[in-house]
Amino acid sequence: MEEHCIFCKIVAKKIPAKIAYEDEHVLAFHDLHPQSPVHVLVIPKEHLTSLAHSTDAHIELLGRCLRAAAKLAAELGVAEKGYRTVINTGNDGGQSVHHLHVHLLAGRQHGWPPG
Ligand code: DGP
Repeated sequence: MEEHCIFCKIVAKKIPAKIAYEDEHVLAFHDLHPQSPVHVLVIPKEHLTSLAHSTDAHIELLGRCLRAAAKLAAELGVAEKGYRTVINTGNDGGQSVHHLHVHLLAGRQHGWPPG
């Protein structure tokens, strides 16, 4: 737990979020500022600043986040039509919250290349 990390505070239930999925290692909650009809953030409960900060010790945890996103997409009924998963990393990647998160975006057609 990083004291000033907003997502660690959500994990600790110190600030509220609309939880979509939770297990021992992973938490998913609806984005405060949704960019698509479905916009959920999947995060490791353990603080990990970004993908760039990951090591081989995080391989299983990263897999858990992606599997949770896939399971959630199925549960939310968007798997068949498809969805976008995004991990913004660092300044050029557009990362604004420095606790690794997978965006799960669905419910509309997503363009390519992304902005
Ligand atoms: P990124 O730009 O990739 O770091 O995405 C951060 C996302 O986090 C952004 O889409 C808005 C969302 N967000 C920021 N603060 C909060 C919060 O307190 N609660 C929730 N549910 N989402 C948040």
